[in-house]
Amino acid sequence: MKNITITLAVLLVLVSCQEPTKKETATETTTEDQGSFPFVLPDEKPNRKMSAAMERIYTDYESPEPQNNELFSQFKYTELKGFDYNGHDGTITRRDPSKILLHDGKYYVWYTYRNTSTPPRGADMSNDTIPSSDWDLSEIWYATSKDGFTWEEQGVAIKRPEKPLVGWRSVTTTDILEWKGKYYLYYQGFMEASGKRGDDCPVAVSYADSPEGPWTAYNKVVIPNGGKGEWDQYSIHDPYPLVHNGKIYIYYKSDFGEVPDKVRMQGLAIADDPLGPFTKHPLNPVITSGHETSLFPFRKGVAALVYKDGPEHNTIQYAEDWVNFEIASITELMPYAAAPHVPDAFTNTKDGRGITWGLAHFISLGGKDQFHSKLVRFDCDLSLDLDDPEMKNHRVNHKPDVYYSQGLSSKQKERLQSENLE
Ligand code: AAL
Repeated sequence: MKNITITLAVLLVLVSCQEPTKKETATETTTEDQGSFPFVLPDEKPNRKMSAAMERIYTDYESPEPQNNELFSQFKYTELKGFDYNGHDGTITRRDPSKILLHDGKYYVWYTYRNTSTPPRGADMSNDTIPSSDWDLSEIWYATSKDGFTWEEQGVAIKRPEKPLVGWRSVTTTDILEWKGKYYLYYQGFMEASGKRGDDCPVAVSYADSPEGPWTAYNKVVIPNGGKGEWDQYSIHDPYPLVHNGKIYIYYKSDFGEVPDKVRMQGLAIADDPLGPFTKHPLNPVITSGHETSLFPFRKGVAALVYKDGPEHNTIQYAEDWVNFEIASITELMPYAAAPHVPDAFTNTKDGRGITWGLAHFISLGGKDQFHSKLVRFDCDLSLDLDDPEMKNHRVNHKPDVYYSQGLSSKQKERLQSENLE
């Protein structure tokens, strides 16, 4: 027994003194002998030990340089013609546009339209005629265009129904689905003035045989709020339908948690029929950031414009399985409530081609007392069928007054004064 122990001990000593394994040697030798990183950035991932940041631009993004990344783009904006805002006194708002639908040679867009005697006055001051918020006491209106720049307002598509039907207080933030030759408008159906408790609402739907209407309200909630204590128990916002795997995929936002730690994330609900039932995905929330998040089929998967809120805002994200999103690029000056023209939104494609333009909105116009929003056009190159180098610049140079407009608050100035040497 004693001899075996001694033999084992000797073997252990020999093994521990062995030369390091090939891999360890390679790593140490590679680090020492690999030389410095080359002057010209390799297109493909070089065979060398790299920092996490260098690894990432080859593993996480389509290309190590934004200009060669099909899911990177800048965004350019153009004022629209054809919409009147009452001199921007806050009594008229147009916001939260739908995807752009091309039908019989015309573009169609639907949007939240508010036309009230006063601008929004907050929940406490609101009543049957005074709106609590910019999207309170609203209807769904629509407009058409031949070029996407000049629009002709056609009027109301979805009116507020009679109380107590879903949406009697306000119908807002709509989006369009074309399915088997019929048209469906999904929208937020408010049952009380936004702001009374929060921005609480479920999603309702109306349908028509033509984009021109007439629209028939389904008068039932199709995407209900979550149960008590669930992340989406209060709000189901920004319904955004696409067709995938022969089903209707509706992505939506919920805002949850208590102020000031409110969180906004995106969920997914799937149905075989436009009128439901919709099943919420068990992995919800599926996107951790964003607000009125727009998506479009891209190659086999789906891409998302994730802006405004959350830890991953100002990113364009991609999910090959339409559920598990990764950051595809980082960008800036993203369109608010982007409503792209998505030619293959409803074609059940496995080869999504991407987007080049759409509408969006500017909010908070007119300040606190004349608060309203307006529609705007954006252009970009997130398309496999366009190559516009000007959309792939990765630097937007702002003029000084853009920075000065983000000035210190009086509280911050007081703090700085108190910190200054007396
Ligand atoms: C928008 C959207 C939803 C919210 C409100 C109007 O940005 O997220 O529609 O309810 O704000």
